[in-house]
Amino acid sequence: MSYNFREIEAKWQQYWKDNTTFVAKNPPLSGEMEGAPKYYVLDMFPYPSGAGLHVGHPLGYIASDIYARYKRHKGFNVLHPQGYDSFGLPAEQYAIQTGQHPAITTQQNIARYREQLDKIGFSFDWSREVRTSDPKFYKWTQWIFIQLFNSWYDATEDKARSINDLEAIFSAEGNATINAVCDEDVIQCTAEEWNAFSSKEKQEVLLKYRLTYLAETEVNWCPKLGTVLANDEIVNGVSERGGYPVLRKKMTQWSMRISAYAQRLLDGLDTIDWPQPLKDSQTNWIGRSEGASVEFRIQNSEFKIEVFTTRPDTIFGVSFMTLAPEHELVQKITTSVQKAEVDAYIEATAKRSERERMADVKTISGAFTGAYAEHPFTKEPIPIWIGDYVLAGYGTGAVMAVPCGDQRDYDFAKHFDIAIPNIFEGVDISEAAFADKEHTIIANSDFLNGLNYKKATKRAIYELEQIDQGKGKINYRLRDAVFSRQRYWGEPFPVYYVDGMPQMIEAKYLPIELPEVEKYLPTESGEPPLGRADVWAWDTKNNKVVANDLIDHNSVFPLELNTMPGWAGSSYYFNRYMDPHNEDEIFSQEAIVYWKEVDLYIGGSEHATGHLLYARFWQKFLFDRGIVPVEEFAKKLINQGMILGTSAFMHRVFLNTGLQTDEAIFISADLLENDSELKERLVHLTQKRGVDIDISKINIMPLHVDVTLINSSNELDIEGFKLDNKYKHLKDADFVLNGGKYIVSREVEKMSKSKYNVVNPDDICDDYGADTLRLYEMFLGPLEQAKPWNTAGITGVHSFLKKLWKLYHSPFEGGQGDVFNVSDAEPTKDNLKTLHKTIKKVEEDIENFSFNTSVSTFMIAVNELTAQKCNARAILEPLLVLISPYAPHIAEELWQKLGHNESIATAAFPVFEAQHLVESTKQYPISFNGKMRFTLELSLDLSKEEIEAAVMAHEKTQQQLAGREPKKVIVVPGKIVNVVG
Ligand code: ANZ
Repeated sequence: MSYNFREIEAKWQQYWKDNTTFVAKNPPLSGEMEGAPKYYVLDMFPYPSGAGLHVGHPLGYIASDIYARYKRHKGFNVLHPQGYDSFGLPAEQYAIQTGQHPAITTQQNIARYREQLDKIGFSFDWSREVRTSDPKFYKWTQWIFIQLFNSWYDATEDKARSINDLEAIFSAEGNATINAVCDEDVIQCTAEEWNAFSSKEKQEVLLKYRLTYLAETEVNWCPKLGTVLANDEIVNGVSERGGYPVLRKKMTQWSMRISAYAQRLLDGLDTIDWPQPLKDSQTNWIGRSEGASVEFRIQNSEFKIEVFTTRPDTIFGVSFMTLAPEHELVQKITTSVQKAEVDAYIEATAKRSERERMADVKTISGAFTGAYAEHPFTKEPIPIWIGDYVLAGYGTGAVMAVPCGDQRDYDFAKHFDIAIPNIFEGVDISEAAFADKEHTIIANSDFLNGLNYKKATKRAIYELEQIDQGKGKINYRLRDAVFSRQRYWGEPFPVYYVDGMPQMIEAKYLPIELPEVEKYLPTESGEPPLGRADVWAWDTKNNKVVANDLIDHNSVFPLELNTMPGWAGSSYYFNRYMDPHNEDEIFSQEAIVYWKEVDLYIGGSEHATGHLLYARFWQKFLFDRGIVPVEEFAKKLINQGMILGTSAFMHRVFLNTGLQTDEAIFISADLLENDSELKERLVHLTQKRGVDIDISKINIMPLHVDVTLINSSNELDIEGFKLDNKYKHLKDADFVLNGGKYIVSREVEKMSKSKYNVVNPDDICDDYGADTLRLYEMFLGPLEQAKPWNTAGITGVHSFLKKLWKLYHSPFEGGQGDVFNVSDAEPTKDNLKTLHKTIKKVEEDIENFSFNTSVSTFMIAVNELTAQKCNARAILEPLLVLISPYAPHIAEELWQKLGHNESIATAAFPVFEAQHLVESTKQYPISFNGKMRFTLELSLDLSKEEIEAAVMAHEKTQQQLAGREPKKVIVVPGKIVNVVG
């Protein structure tokens, strides 16, 4: 029987399914699994898009699957689940266009994904599948939201606590003693005052402390998508999806107080084994800055401006102040003379997004408010300007401008002709600002004169504290995360409103399921899509969702119209896999204590400051509230590199003639290199049509063409092209061929449907099998690196599997097919050596996630064993276990042929034995009077005397000596023999 991968792969995929081979057991474990250590391998679950998977998607999944399978061989109880991140914008946009319910599209896409994934032979435990859009799952997303609402952050204990504790403190001692991370505008109240508050007043105060809260925030509003976007959903000032403009707008939104966790999110990075670039981007995103907050009084006014500065040492260099145009004081302090100018400026800047403002360092713009602040020490007046280089959302939205120290301040001062005092000793600032921390000595600065940066900073903070106008401060760039989306296809909030105040629905009535709407667009009045639902009110007597016309604001109240963002479900799904069908709890205590955390997480680096930051935040919160036992959810993380596509381009010629533009001419790419040839062919072509062309004016444009129409010699299948629906508008095109062929040019780019360079894993599985696909994806190169896909290389890997198959078979007499042929013969030393060096290398490779090198090791091993004509079971059995994580189907099949009735999945990983690699003989160079004459293989166990005897007895020695007696024989065991005579 030859290697029939189609039959074998279908057979084993069915076997694994029927035998629930990869279903992970929660404790108590029994039988063979009793006492087995746990190991949790997780992939970032996919968003099931309409396009299906291309070969780039499974790269990480194959790597994690190899690791999961390896860990099973090593005796671990492995959890390797998979599911779908199935809420999201594409399904919703499709619904808007077609009217089809996003649940249906999502269901179809999931079915297709599953079919594709199944073909690759992953060892997923599908019994634990979760879908974020499934009410059974999002019940727990809503539940966590309620926990966040019912919590506040105690800055003294540095953890989240129950809001009940806070209420108890308020009613016993008021809020003066509370050290919480909360809104800035909380009012102070005594216990008496608190206790006298109405219920609504109490709710208003508490909302300012809750870890999820409603606040009017400035958001990124995308009118085209009709929704708010998170910062990481905006790229270059436009929406990541669709590339639409994004504006700043004030809206009442749910927010998550992630800022309370800024320091812990930084500190935690030291405790996890994640890639450094990923840690760096989280660190930058959190953006910790040490400095001071300084208060500037405003002349002739009760108001004060608070600034955050990283350079309190430069305080004597302040020559003006700049407020963000949105700063709340702007309206209050602008003089009537300056008002028109200031208003006009504010209107102009509102159109620019925060990103744009940050990115643009060239345009200098601003307006003078007419007001003056007072320098805390010199009491000199300082003009107050507004300028959009100051961001409203960072620090306090105001800066003390030091033009000699900060480049933007310097440029601003130059532009508006503001004084630029120099406070650095011996530094020339005539061309640009200067603020080198390491080398500057402060001058012109009263008590700071002669001090270096460090000392001046300390002293400045001390002096500011003395006059009660400042203190040391650590500032984080990380903002609280907006949690409301004006979308349909997301988790509904378990929230209804009484007298404008949000109320949580009791956990026992969850999930609150998405209502039906007749259209998925915002309402005409600008409400989110849920504003279209007729049955979307909460009946507090019957505890259920009822029709809106029953709303009486007495016992029936309106429900929240926003939905949760894409990152809600993915922030804790890894915990839910531990006990996914539990209907009473998010997971049982036994399950979470046993599985505890993800041991290995594999996924894309694009999630660095989105999913991976939010998930760490929720985990820390759940930890604080005693719901999970560890503060970090994933011990180790690997970012797989992208697989790039090799795009193909046709070249379309545009002539300068009266030819109509829809008349297409394509020229073979190999003709492009040769100018004269090209000209000749084109002239010929156009003459044929009876037109003249000016060859210097032709224009050649590349056009992506589907790679499935290209063969391995880069030749286009012209007939196929003409039949392809995508290109039907080009079916009458003229092709300028070279040697009868139309050649395309190739370029490596991101693999993407829009570039027609995607390779479908299904096709590879059909043509070569999943085992070949798995091996080949690993063989492409190091897991973390980006690498181009090249289908041509796949045959090498495929022939390796055929060779492997042959190793276990011998040909029939007549050369017709193969018979299984493995013997119980004793393995030779060479056999053992090959096996054990393979065990050693493969084990080291897997432990180091170096999967590409394992594949070449297998190739070497199979070549060696083939050359050794090895068919010893003692070698070929362990070899299969080594290969089975990579190519599980062929391994199962041969394993069964070896007589095993059980799957190879949990067979013990072979143990490396060093003695087989130790050389037992040595090729001794035998010299006569220092000249090497021949070599002699001798056992390394021989003594000096035995070696000498063996050398002397050899016929070549006798020839050399020709009867003479040697004077002496020098023997260095393991090295040389020298006969002196
Ligand atoms: C005076 C000064 C002197 C500053 C000097 C810098 C250099 P990082 O490190 O990013 O935290 N700043 C503060 N709030 C700002 C805002 N909302 N928009 C734009 N700039 C703002 O930067 C902190 C520094 O950036 C602060 O220190 C402040 O300028 C400016 F030689 O204050 B500095």
